[in-house]
Amino acid sequence: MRIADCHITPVAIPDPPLLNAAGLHAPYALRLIIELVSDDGISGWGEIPGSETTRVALAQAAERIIGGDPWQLNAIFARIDKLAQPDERGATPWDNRAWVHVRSAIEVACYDLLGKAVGRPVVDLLGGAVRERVPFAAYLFYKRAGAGGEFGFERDPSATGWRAARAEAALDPAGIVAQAQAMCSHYGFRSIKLKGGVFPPDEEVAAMLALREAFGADIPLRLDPNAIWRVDTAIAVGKKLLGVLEYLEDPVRGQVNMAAVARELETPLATNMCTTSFADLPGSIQRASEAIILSDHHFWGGLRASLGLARVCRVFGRGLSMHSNSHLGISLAAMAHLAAATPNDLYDCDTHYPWQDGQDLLAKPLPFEDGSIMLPREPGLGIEVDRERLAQLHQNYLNCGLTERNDEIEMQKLKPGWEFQATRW
Ligand code: GKR
Ligand code: MG
Repeated sequence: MRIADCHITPVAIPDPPLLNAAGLHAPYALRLIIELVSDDGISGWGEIPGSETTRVALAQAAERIIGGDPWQLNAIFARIDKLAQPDERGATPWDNRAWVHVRSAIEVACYDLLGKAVGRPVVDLLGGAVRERVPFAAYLFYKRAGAGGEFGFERDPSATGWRAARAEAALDPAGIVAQAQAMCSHYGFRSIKLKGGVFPPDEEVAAMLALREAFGADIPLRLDPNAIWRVDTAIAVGKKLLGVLEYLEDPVRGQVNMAAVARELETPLATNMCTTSFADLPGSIQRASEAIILSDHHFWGGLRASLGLARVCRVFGRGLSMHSNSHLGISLAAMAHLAAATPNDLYDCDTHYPWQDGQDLLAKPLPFEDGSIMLPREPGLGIEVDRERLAQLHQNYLNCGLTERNDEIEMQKLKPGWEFQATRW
C-alpha cells in the first residue's frame, strides 16, 4: 500500500465567546483536516489546530510523503523531519508550533488508513486497549453571552438543552455553577475543570468554592489560569484551595517558577505549558516542577510519541492527564484511542467538544455516555467523515476571514487597548 494522494482542508467551527488569559475566543475556531488516500482507495483522516503557518508546513510535508508506505512511519517521519524548521510554543495558552502538529496529523491519518486496511481499530495498532471507556472532564469557561459562529454574540434561537445553556453568559461564580450543572447533566461528566486566568484570582477562588459547594467532594475540581499568575499569587491561591483541587494546572510560567510553587503546596501541579516536549522532560523531572503532565497527541507529535510520554511518566512517577483545544470528532476519536491504549492511571481527559457539539463533520458523532466515550471498535479511528459537512465547515473558513488564532485581537474588539500580559496577577 502507498500514499497516493493527500487533501488538506482548513475548516472553521462556530465557537462561543469564551474567555481566557490571552483574551477571547473568536466566533470560529480553526482546524486543519487531512485526508490521506491510499493507492487502493482507502482514506485516512487526521485533525489538528488550524493556522496558516501550520497549513503551509503540512502541505510541504504532504508533498514529501506521497508514494510513501504508511506502514513505514519511521521513514515517513524521517522525510518530514528533513523539512522541519525550528519553531516555538509561544506564551499563549495554546501551542503555536507547526511541525509537531504536522507529525501528529500525518501519523493519525496513517493509522486510520492502516486500521481500515487490516480491519482493526487504531487502538489495536497501538498495542491494544487497557480500557474500553474513556472518561472526560467538564471543561468550563468564563464566557460572554452568545453561541459564536454566524450568531456572533447573539444566542442561537433554535438551540435547546445544553446547546441553549452554552450560549448563556458566565461571568461570576453563579454563572459558572449554572454552566457546570448544564454541562454535567447533559454529558454525565464526573470531573470539572475551570479555565481561569480571566478575573482577579480571588474571584476564581470563589468560583471554585462555589463549584465545591454545589457538587460536593466526590467531583474532582481543577483550575487552569494558563500561567498568568506570579509565584506568590499562585502559592496564596493554592493554599486557599487546599483540599478543594484535584490539581492546579499551569499556575505560573516556566519550570523554575512551577517548582517554586510546587515546593510550597500540597496540591499537585499539572502542565500543558511548561513541559510540552521530550526536551523539556529532564528539566521537569530534575526540578520536580510538575506532578502531572497533560499529554496531547496534537503537540507531542502523535499517538506513539504520546505513549512514549506515558512511559516516562510511569518511570518517574508522574501523573498523566490529557489536554484539549477546540476540536471536532476526528480529534476526539484519536484522543479516545490514545487514552484507551495508555496503560497509566489517567485523570479524566480534557475536551472542548461540548462547545462544538452539534457542529461536527462526522456522519455519526461519537456519543458521550456517563461522561465517557466508548472506544470505537470499527476499523481505523472508527469514524466516517460527512463530506458535505466538511465542505460547509470549509466554506465557514473561507467566509470568516480568520487564518490564525489571536484571542488578544478578539478581546480588543470589545475592550480597545486590552493587552495580553504573560504575567498579570
Ligand atoms: O481554548 O482558551 C482555550 C484554552 O485556554 C486552550 O487554548 C488551552 O490550550 O485548554 C488549554 C489549556 O488547558 O491550557
Ligand atoms: Mg492547560
